[in-house]
Amino acid sequence: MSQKKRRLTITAALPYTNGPIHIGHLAGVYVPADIYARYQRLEGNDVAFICGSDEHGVAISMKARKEGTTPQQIIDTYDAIIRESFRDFGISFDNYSRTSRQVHHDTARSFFTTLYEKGAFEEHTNQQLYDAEADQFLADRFVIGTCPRCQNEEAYGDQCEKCGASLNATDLINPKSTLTGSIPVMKETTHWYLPLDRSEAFLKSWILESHKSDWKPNVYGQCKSWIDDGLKPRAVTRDLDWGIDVPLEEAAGKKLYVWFEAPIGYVSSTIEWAKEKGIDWEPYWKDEHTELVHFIGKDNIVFHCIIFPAILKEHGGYILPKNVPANEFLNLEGQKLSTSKNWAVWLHEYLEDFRDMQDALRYVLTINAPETKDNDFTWTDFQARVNNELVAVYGNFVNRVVVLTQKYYEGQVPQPQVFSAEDRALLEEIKHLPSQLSQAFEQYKFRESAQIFMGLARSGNKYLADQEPWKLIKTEPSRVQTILYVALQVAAALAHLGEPLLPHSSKKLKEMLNLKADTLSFESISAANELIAPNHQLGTSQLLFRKIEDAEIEKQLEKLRATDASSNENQQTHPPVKELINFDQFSALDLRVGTIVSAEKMPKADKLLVLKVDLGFEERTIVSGIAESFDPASIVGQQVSVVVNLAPRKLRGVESQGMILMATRADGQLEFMAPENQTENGSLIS
Ligand code: B3M
Ligand code: ZN
Repeated sequence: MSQKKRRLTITAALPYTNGPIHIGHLAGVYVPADIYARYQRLEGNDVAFICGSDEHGVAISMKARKEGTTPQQIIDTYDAIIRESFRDFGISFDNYSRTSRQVHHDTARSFFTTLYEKGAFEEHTNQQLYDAEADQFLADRFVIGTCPRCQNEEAYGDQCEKCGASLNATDLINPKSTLTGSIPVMKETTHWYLPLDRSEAFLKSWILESHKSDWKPNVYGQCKSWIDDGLKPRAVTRDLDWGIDVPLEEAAGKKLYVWFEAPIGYVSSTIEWAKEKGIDWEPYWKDEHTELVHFIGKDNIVFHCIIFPAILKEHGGYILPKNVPANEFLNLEGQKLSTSKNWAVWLHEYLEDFRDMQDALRYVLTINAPETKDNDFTWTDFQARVNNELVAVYGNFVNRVVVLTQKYYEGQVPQPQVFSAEDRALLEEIKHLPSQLSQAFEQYKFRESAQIFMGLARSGNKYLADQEPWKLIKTEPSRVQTILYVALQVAAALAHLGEPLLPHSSKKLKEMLNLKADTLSFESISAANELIAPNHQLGTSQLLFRKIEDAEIEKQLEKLRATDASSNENQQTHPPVKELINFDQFSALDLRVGTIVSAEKMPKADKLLVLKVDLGFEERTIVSGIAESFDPASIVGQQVSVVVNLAPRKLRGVESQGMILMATRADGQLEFMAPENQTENGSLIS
């Protein structure tokens, strides 16, 4: 394959069709995946951007039971809402399928049969949790209980969403049926298990050795902790009435476990897409040069990094993911997003309330993306970012450039005269931008890419304000020609480079500049001496973004308050402010930035973790009461704020040499007080 032409299969997690898409899904998965896919296409690479609805699983059956309808009606309703909202928002999938389609049933069943015939499964007949009242075996979300790993009391039968552990229902402590609330009894049944323990050596080598440096610390850390904990056999069949039939005589009535077949949905969606295009699907999943990248949220790491690769490996002939850049979670106004509690900003509702403002949401969800830690979306921050950055900087700059060119030169790009140092500096900045953006995109650093992009808009805006062409037009008309020529180069660069991040405004800006709709690769932008030539006739100016009014934000907050009936209970009763201290007392505190380099549970102490923290000038042992909020493996690499001149003290026999600052959220969850961007260990906090 030529240096330039890469083939990439980019997948985005298949959303369950038990509810609409909300901003947490967008920030965690779909906006980063779409930015990455759009960028790779711009680079002339062969991209298959694949997704589809995930239409089996217990969550859908539960929704149907709750609403007194059928799973088919549930999935038809939400598949339509999800599909339409992705399209209207501009997520540029090459194919969006759905796992209820025959092509997926056939593909998933054929995967199972191949593995079965290879002897990849173990058949076990044993006692499973059973709800006698509901006459239903209890697995996945049919059962809730305490996670044996992190003590989370709301762990499901297949997974603990808090620490990410993948579980068998019988692992749960104090299990309870979510159907009737009753305590399950045990009943014998037969299932087929994928013996993950057999894949341990392969996973250790493939992940812990080959991906130690290129997978994100949060992803690598979770995988390492599962592998270190010891991988156990996982049932890949279920006693359910909704799902894909197991292709085995002796398994009549049983269905494939949703997490066995859903990732295979990426393959079946590719097959469907390739068939429509009249091309071969196999290179996208079987050619070793193809780059497979899975975009997911952190609660799906175990399925995409451990279980699905083990299935692909056992099956044989498939490539494995090059990267799985999972994001952390987005919260909303300080609380966890919740479909069941309707505590969410739904995409289809946003598109109604903020018509034609897709890019405003894309920008805010990208610049605040939970890439390395959970982050919070607030409507006031959304308004501030839109009004102060998109409107006041980016939109204002391009509008002034086009209006002034129309006013002074009838919309024709002027011929530049003598370039000043400032002119050259700005033209030089344009040249470096594509490679800076490319590097950020290739490293899945989309927050950084948005900051880089906005940086150029800021430079353009400042340049115009400093040069004040409107004051020079009478006295130095030739100078104004150069100024507007340079400013138009910046505007053209923003139009082209903005396509992956802000595709709608990029299209609008190309119309304003009358640039052909076709896209320039980042490489050609770097190489170009000019992006818009003298005498080129511009189009008409239009507003790229409109201001968001306070009333619009108040309406959204009101909507949230109305849906969160329990908001009063949840309202954080703030602890009383402590007695006044003077500045000297405060400045006696020595606060530094540090990074957690190892984390272990304190034996026989539910709340304590023993941390090793790198402070730059030394490494400290610190005992911290955060065990109930964090899984040790998931916080390795986390930056923290540390009180380093606190007298050491012994806790359960371990000397703690400092204190880590934490904030306590309304829901009791703890949050690290960490610098927004990576900061040198030992840096002073004042
Ligand atoms: N349906 C999304 C979730 O866990 C799940 C992803 C499947 S990707 C194959 O919310
Ligand atoms: Zn857990």
